Amino acid sequence: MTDRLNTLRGLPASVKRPEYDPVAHGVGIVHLGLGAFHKSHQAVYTDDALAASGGDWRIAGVSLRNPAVSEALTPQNGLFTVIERGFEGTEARVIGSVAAAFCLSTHRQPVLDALCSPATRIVSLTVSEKGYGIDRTSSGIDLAHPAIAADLKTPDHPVGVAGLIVQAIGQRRQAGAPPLTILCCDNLPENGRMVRALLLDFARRSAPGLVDHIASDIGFPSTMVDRITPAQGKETLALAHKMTGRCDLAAVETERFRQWVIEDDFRSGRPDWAAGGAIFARDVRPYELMKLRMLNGTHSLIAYAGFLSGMTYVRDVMSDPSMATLVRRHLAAAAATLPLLDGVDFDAYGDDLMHRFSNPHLAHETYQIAMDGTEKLPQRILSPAMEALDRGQSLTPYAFATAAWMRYALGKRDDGMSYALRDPQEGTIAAKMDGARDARDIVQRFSEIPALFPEILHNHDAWTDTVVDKLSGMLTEGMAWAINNEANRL
Ligand code: CS2
Repeated sequence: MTDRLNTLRGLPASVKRPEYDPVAHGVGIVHLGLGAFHKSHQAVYTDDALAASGGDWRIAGVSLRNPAVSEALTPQNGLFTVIERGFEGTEARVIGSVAAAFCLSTHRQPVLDALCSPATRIVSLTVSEKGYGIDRTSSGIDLAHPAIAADLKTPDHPVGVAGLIVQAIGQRRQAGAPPLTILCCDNLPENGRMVRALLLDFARRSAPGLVDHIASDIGFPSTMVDRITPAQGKETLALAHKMTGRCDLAAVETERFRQWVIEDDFRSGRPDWAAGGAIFARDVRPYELMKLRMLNGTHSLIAYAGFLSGMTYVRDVMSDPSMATLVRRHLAAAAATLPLLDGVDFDAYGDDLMHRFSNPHLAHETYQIAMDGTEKLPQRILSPAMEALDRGQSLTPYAFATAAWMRYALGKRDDGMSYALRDPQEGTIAAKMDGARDARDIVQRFSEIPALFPEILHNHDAWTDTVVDKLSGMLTEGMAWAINNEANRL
């Protein structure tokens, strides 16, 4: 039997390893949402920071519900392999920045201890768009979100991020621990400001004595994060085994590229993430808009149109000439909605994205990206569509992507095969679509889902007619036809 990866000793020379002694560094960060993306991104930057400048900045990682990641990492002393799959080759790197891994539902006290420890100065988050419980119209909490509702009822036993962080802030304040910085690393616009508004609203209703403290003493830098990270698969584990000679149940695979732009508003210090290439900027918004609209917006188009025409991976979509044409069109349209960004050429960024999406070594499933569409559409597709409307630009690329999402959200492929939407609004959508007649009726019913489609857009006839026209083609002739037909018009 192969040994488990639980020590750095004896790794093959080809495997990159921490250039510092992990156990000589204490924990300074608690991360909520210990998934593949955190491991391929923030954990790697922190590994670089520890190697370059030291400090007590290791990470205690927390999964909120699923114990699988902590069960894989704990017997490995937090060590795991990041497999970087570039065009020219594959490299393995063992990361030492994760000191401990917990699951809130099984390790409640250790999680709270880590959050309240005076040594902890940053709480970072990757809990996905749906994990927060934000009401997008009020920017406050969504009272119908299951974790928000549960935590308002029993704030002493939180299960969600708002409840957990507010509880920890209260206990830290009482104990005189240093003020925290909350670092959101999810693909949401103005993510720092968004989490701040969320916590303030939650505290207003559950711990009003903390509101001023949160408003003035806690830091909420916004960030733009980027690294394409497919879900861990059997092949990931086999590759990790082959490259390290160890059994690593926590391995992740990712692309070479990575980017992190962060606002420098840390209240009690931070690791030297610039050592790993992070950029500290005064205002992250223009970077966020670029990434959300160009990378993520196009990703969603690829996911819905690709999945429905039988393409399993993003790389398959990119090798289809018609889809590649539509991806290019979408990138150019999204770029045209962006505010200028000093030193960044959006055309070159678009070319790089075409290249990254085409990586033949990344098995990034269209079905993975397709999940949670109702949480992703607003910032990726609808907000640039609104901007395009304002600027008098074409709405067609966004209408096509929106129709592809609607077609996907009906839950059945052209061949009749059904699939799970994996969307928090799955039930609402199914109920709304029951008995829908034709494309126009379907578009009308989708527009009635609260807080999804901006009224201005829905009331704009040219927008609605174009979405109806695209959806109608997809429904009557099939997605493959719709893709070719759309590309042939260009
Ligand atoms: C993707 C992102 O799954 C998705 O929705 O669009 O996870 C994307 O791969 C990352 O944002 C890349 O940084």
